[in-house]
This record gives sequence, structure tokens and C-alpha cells, in this order.
Amino acid sequence: MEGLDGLAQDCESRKGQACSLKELEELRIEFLGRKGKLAKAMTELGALDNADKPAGGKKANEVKQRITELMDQMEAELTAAETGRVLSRFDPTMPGRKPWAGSLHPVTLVMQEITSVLAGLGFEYVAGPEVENDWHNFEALNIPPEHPARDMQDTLYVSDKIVLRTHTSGMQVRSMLKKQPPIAVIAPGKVYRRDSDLTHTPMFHQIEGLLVDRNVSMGDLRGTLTVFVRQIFGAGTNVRFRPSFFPFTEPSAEVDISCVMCGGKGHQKDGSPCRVCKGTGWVEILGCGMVDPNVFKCVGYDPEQYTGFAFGLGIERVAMLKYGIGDLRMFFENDVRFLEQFA
Ligand code: 2NM
Repeated sequence: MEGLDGLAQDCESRKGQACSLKELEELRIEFLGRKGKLAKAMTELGALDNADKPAGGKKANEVKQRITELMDQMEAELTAAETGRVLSRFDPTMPGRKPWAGSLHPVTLVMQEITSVLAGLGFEYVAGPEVENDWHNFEALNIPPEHPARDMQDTLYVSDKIVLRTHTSGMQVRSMLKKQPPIAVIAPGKVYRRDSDLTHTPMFHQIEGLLVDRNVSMGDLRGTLTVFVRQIFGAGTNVRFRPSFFPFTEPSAEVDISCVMCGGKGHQKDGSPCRVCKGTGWVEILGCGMVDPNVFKCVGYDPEQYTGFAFGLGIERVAMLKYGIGDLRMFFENDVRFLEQFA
């Protein structure tokens, strides 16, 4: 009985001994464990006289309860102290660290912007395969075998009759095969050419547009493209058409816009020639023309009833002009310091 009392006192006197929750657990095992001090004292109760046993059992329970209370109290104190230590290390006034967020690639941004402007003008988006057959990529576009334009394109061949598309026109052809006029579609996507130097990459991005109906004129083409470039480059942008040649359009033209850098003046504030337009005041932005009647015949449109215009432009080129990027390779290196500027 005295031993039991001593046990409670012993435990009380060692209250300050446990400095961590781990040490407290050791103390708990020492007193309350299966082979601990309390268990040992309780075995010794067996030696008492029968008359004393009830009192002994009661005492043992009281001591057990007392020790348990002490342990719980110590645990609460230690937990509070630990929380206090953590909080004293934590400075709630310290500025937070901004989580690093990704951003869209400038090519994607320009692609989305051009697509949404043209969607606003009534053009429908079409998408299709980058691996294209000879007929959709060349034949239907008035580019027969042995035509010099096939060298001009510098095609990447998968096999004799299968190519990596050199433009997205194959999709315009598919759209015309599917539906009679009126039709207005845009085909954005990756295109491939056997070309690689400072200003050419073997893969780049393009958007082509096509509109066919009765009485579509070159004036409609000019008006549409003028509205288009003013939405992309700003209301003050001027356009000029220069005669050109494409096998799939006749007549054909290349379109220049007034230089986005010098505003068309051709020179910088200090009088030195503008580097973007090389002093001319104009930069080339796209190719276009009236769809050649031969293309209409290939897709089953009657060239006596319908006329149409088409245009094509390179996304990287637009992005370079829009964001003042001087080096095409920037788009393909994926340097995070470059990319995060578009967030
Ligand atoms: C260009 C320039 C001129 C063009 C033509 C066609 C089609 F399929 F309708 F014949 N699609 N795109 C075209 C015309 C593309 O890119 C510089």
C-alpha cells in the first residue's frame, strides 16, 4: 500500500523531467507500461491478506488514475510548448512567395488572337492532319507533278505520295469537298518545309483563310484583310498590295503593312534607318489572291458561278512584329526567361 502511494509521489516529482513528447512516452511506459512500475506493484497486491485486498485494489485504481492525470497534464503542457516554439519561428508579416505559374507560348497567343479576330469576321475554324497526301497538298491546289512550285516548297516527304504538309491549304480543299458555297473557313496549324537557317525553321505555324460565294471580289479581299490587320496591329495600320504569284490563286498579291516599329516613317527618332523595315516603312505580312478556277474544278465548285479569295500568313512572323522579337530561334528554345514574359 505504501509502495503504491510512493509510486504516485515518484511520478509527481519527475513531472519536469520529460522535455519532449518522446521522453514523456518513455515515462508513461516506465509507470503505466505492461511491465511498468504500476503493473509490478499490482502483482505484489496478490500477497495481501484477503481482508485487505479490496482496499488495495481501490488504492491501485486511484494511483493509476492519478498517474494518468499527471501524464495527460504533461502532454498538454509539452504540446503547447512545442506549438509556441513553432509559432515563434514563424513570421506572419513576412511577404509570401508567389507560386510559379506557366504561361501560354507567344505562338499560341498570336494564334488564338488571329483566330478570334477572324471568327469575329465570320470564318469557321477547321483542323486536320499534318501528314497529308500529295493530292490535298499539291494536286488539288493547281500544283501538278513536276511543277516548279514543288521545289519552291522544299517538301519533306514521308513516302512517294505522302508529305508533311507544306501549308494548311489541304484543309481548305477538304472543306470545299464537303460543302458547296457560301463558305468561309480558317485553317491554323503546324506546317513543315525543308528549310533551316537564321530566318527559317523546318516547322512553323500558319493560318490560312478561304471565302467563296457569288460575286466575291478582290475589293472584298482587300477590305477583309484591312479590317483584320487593323485589329491585330492597331487602327492606324496601313496596307498595300503588291502583285505576286501563287499556283492556287490568280491574281495573287503580297500584303505589306506600315512598319509596326517606326509607324511607316522608315527611320528612328535619331534619323537612322528603321531596323525592322530596313528604312522602307513597310513590312510584308501575308500572301493572298483570288482562288484559281482550276482549284474550284478539282473540288467540284462551278467557277462560272463562284469566286473566292484566300490568304495565308506565318504566326511566328506576326509574333515577332507584334512583340518586337528579333530572333526566330527564341520561339523554339523554350527558355523560361523568354516565355515567362508572356504571362
Ligand atoms: C496563301 C496565299 C494565297 C490559299 C489558297 C487556298 C485554297 F485552298 F483555297 F486554294 N488556301 N490558301 C492561299 C492563297 C495561301 O498563303 C501565303
